[in-house]
Amino acid sequence: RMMKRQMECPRDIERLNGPFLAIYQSLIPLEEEKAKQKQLLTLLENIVSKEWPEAQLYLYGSCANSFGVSKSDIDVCLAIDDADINKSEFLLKLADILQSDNLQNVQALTRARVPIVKLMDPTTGISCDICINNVLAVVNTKLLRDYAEIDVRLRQLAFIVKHWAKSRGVNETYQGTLSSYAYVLMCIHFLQIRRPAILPSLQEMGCTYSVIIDDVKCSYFDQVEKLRGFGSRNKETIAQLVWAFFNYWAYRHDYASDVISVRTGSIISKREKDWTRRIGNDRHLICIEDPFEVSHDLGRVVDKHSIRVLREEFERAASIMQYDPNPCVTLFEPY
Ligand code: 3AT
Ligand code: MG
Repeated sequence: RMMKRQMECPRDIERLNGPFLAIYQSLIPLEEEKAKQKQLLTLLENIVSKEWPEAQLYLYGSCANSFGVSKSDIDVCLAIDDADINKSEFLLKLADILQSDNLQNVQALTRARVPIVKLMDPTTGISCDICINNVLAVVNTKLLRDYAEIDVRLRQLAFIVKHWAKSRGVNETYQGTLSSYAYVLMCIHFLQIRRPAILPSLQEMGCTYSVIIDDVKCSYFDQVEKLRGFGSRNKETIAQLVWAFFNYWAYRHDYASDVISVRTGSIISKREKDWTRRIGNDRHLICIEDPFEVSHDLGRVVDKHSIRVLREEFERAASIMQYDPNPCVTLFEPY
């Protein structure tokens, strides 16, 4: 990085609006796919309630946060109020039951960071991960979905960023790059700090929704139907925002000292979070604060090799948006 470039948005950027919107449209799941997901959830509810009548199933992740592209797997959380539940034993029993109900490829992954049962439903062809009592993920799913209601540009930008990240191989947490959840938070935060702002910080507004989960208080303003039009003073189009997003992460973000925070809708400092040193495996090379678990840095999976990969990909994307004659193709070329 020889110099901090301060590039200007190309004058003819608007020509990319049509193609970017077409990509966005082509990624939106069809209603019939959503119906199949509901059908699978109902099937699972029937199976689970026979054994555990008090258990509740919730969809979370991209099938429920409105950032899911077509043909995604679904994420299900089984919530059960049982203080001394042994998750591994529970998952093994659940896997047994599902297997005998004719679900396919049933597998209990009890040693994963978030232990799950995986399965495939032969009727709908949909694959599914079931976790136990990961209620925070259900609540952060709701937060993302609520943000998406405020301004359609969030969903457009996030679809394009996720599509870019998957095409370029930088959406692989086990290889030290970022989760889809992290990319969506980056998009929300980016739209919070545009001037005029396109998104507010819902957690800084009077709270209308509040729950306590695992001792974490999750509260924010969730009457988002009252916020439609919040960002209308900002006239930026999707093409300008994609350009500015990659320009920000390539050249403007201060990786040495900044933390992006959706909770506050602003940049905060690593020093104030005490994220300046490496502790164990947490290196904090790119810092993305979880909106609820505020001690949790979603960039903690990034190491000294993968930070270079990520930053080179941001720079590649920024330079394509600046100079390439056909960014809507080049941006998504497989690596
Ligand atoms: P895909 O479309 O499947 O790539 P997704 O939004 O479903 O995107 P993941 O499958 O990676 O994303 O994660 C499923 C959900 O789990 C998303 C979020 O509600 C939660 N989640 C994922 N990673 C974290 C994390 N590190 N901290 C807290 N919640 C997380
Ligand atoms: Mg998912």
